[in-house]
Amino acid sequence: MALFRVALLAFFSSKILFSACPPQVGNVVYPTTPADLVDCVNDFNTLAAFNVIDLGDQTFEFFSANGAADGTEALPSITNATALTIQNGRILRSYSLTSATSFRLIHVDDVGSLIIDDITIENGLANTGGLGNNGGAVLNRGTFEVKSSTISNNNASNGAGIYNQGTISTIQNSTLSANNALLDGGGIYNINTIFTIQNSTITENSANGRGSGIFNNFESIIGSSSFQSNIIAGNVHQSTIDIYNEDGTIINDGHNLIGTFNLGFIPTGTDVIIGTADPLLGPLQNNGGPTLTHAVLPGSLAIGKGIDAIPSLVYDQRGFPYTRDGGDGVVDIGAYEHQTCPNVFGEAVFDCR
Ligand SMILES: [Ca+2]
Repeated sequence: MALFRVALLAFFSSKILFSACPPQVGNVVYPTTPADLVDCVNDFNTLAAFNVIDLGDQTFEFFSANGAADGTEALPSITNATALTIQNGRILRSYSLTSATSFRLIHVDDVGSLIIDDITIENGLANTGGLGNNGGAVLNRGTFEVKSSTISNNNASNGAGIYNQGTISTIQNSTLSANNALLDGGGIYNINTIFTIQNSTITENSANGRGSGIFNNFESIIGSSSFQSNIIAGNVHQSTIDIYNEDGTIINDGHNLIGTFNLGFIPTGTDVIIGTADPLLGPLQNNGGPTLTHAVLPGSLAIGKGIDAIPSLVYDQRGFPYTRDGGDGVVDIGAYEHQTCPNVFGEAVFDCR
């Protein structure tokens, strides 16, 4: 028994002394493998000596869960109150796995705070029962922010993309696509507060129940700061409802392109309502930049109908050099901005998709 205790102590000591999370550079760590990334999250939760995890534009493919909060997840639950940013990379549950090996990618604890920036989250599966059925990509109980990121191909009973029961400060310049809910909320299931959704594209998600794009539950609020310039259309549903509000509140600031909705969403004069018509978006693909996006195709009613005065948005989801007005002085609705093609001596000066 004593020997066992010594061995156990040695094991934990070695974990502390020889974590695989690389030494921080300033306030940033740069893990290079999924195991390193898990260790970095554990280190952050313990000490918060750094507050940025940079994935170096690499893919982190997970074959098993490393967290078990409200179900199972690829990363340990974010449990430190210091705001953590995870940026520049792709986190996915391996496409080689069957539904027998299920886990979401990210869980934010009720005291945790996470920002994702230039991140792709793919193929999460929440099906372990109870709350483990909710939040295919992300289950947020704390504070969460989404910038210039794509959440796609995730599956759950509710909230296949994001299940929010905490606070989401902002979803901006981001794409939620092809997330599939067995019940409600294909893209987003909200049971608490989302302050801002801005210049984001929520399309091709599905729900067998209510809200293929967004389901806003009883007494929940979306848009208390801003809800504007979003494409929420082209989602798939038995009765094609892109936004379903269940006695909650959606404060609409306009300039949105919306497919179908129920009584809880009130359009303004600047919204473009297309019903079940095709929003004319390209497929989710590499259009330049670090994340996949849906381009607006010629003739899309999203073009030039966004709100122009968002000073914080210099570029579209793809980042430099894809400017937020695309060179024509008017902003498109959604995460992607059509770029006009300035020509110098007949040659395009950059890749101007
Ligand atoms: Ca434009």
